[in-house]
Amino acid sequence: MQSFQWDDAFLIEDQLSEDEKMIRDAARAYCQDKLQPRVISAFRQERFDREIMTEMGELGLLGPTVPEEYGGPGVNHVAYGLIAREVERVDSGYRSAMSVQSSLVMHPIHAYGSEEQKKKWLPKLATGEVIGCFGLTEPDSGSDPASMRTRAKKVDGGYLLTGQKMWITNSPIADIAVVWAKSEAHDGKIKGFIVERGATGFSTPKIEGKLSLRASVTGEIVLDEAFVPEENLLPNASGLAGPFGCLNKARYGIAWGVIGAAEFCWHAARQYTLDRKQFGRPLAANQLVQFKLANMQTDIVLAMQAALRVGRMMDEGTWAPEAVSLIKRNNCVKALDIARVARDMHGGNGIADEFQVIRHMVNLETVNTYEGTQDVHALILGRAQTGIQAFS
Ligand code: TGC
Ligand code: FAD
Repeated sequence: MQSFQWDDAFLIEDQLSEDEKMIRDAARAYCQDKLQPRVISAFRQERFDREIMTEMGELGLLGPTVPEEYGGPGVNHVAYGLIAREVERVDSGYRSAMSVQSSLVMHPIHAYGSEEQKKKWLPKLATGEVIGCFGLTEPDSGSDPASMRTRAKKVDGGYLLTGQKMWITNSPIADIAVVWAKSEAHDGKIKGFIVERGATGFSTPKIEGKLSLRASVTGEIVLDEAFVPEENLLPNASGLAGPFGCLNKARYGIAWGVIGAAEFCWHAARQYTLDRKQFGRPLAANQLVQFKLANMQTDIVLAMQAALRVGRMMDEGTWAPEAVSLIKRNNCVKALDIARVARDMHGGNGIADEFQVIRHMVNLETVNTYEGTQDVHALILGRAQTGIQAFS
């Protein structure tokens, strides 16, 4: 028996390899030294600093699982999860920028791209010299991407893409967009296209006025007969399994990331209620407060143990997409609840951005919605255990 570690009840630290801890520590140092000092003003001003991508690239935080031969660091899924946790401990928006580049742009090019596409794009995406975005969602097609309207028409030497993508992380600053469209030349099947900045008929207006994820830039992708050369078609993806294969990776990263945001809120609430006195004693001396702290501790350690387990399954090749749905849904719902309770425990100070819990709270509203809402993941899990599809 040994004494209880309140902030690591299951000794998760002991379940990590030395390499994983080293990567986690490097990510934590960068996030605390470089991201934390700029996040409050970035959120206030609804600003994303472009150089964050090159800073992350220098440290090997982009496309962590992409092999070294294509410029990635080639680390395992657990290390990727640990990086996401450190980035989101600062802000979900920064983790968004990182995970879109890694899971939704580098992964599809690596998994579905030609050798030429991999060699051309992956090393520059890994350094952050090139920024990418991922266009699946449309104004009338969110939870149901099969209903997308974007079309690709075959022409001499390539395709003309027409349609509109909505709520696209990084699109206003992206050099390339991985766009999913129904292709007439492929029996109407969904195909992936790399659309390059500068293509005729391609524009990416910024969405203004978000009250969540303000330190991440979000936009549309407007495609008005945008020309995509034949060599920019992803040859090895067909149907919805293409974009969903990317979502598996991104959802997994999110399940880890939200733990960082939740831990920040928990630790802040613990410290605040230890420091703040009302009725002549610390707030933390009240049973009601300790009850809330115990709930946070329990939900966080269970979420982290679950994320670690799925990470190990991914590294062993024994995972299933439904296991990813389970942790994406659970960890996001729990993190959002923890952030809301932590905000409340800070009283009036809890609404001030300098205390940071309300920023995490409003960010986690988005994280709970994107990459499949909690309802959608419940339906995926319901289908897996009943065999009945209840989406429509
Ligand atoms: P369904 O019939 O279930 O499947 C169609 C085809 O796809 C295959 N498939 C998968 N393949 C790999 N991984 C998965 N997780 C897969 N799920 C399904 C399936 O085998 C089938 O293949 P095939 O070969 O037989 O055609 O499709 P459905 O239309 O019934 O889907 C229903 C549903 C609700 C599960 C799905 O549409 C869904 O997940 N909706 C949520 C949409 C979503 O998550 N959008 C995310 C957009 S990207 C984003 O939000 C980025 S934010 C990033 C950030 O900033 O961090
Ligand atoms: P809807 O699908 O209209 O859902 C609305 C509500 O109805 C939800 O509560 C949902 O759970 C519920 N609902 C839907 N269907 C059912 C059902 N069958 N049964 C019960 N309830 C149901 N997309 C990209 O492609 N790329 C990106 O980079 C990207 N980044 C994003 C960044 C931000 C800041 C945001 C907010 C979104 C982003 N998205 C991105 C889009 C995101 O994936 C979608 O918002 C999400 O999939 C939900 O779709 P929707 O907004 O159309 O909501």
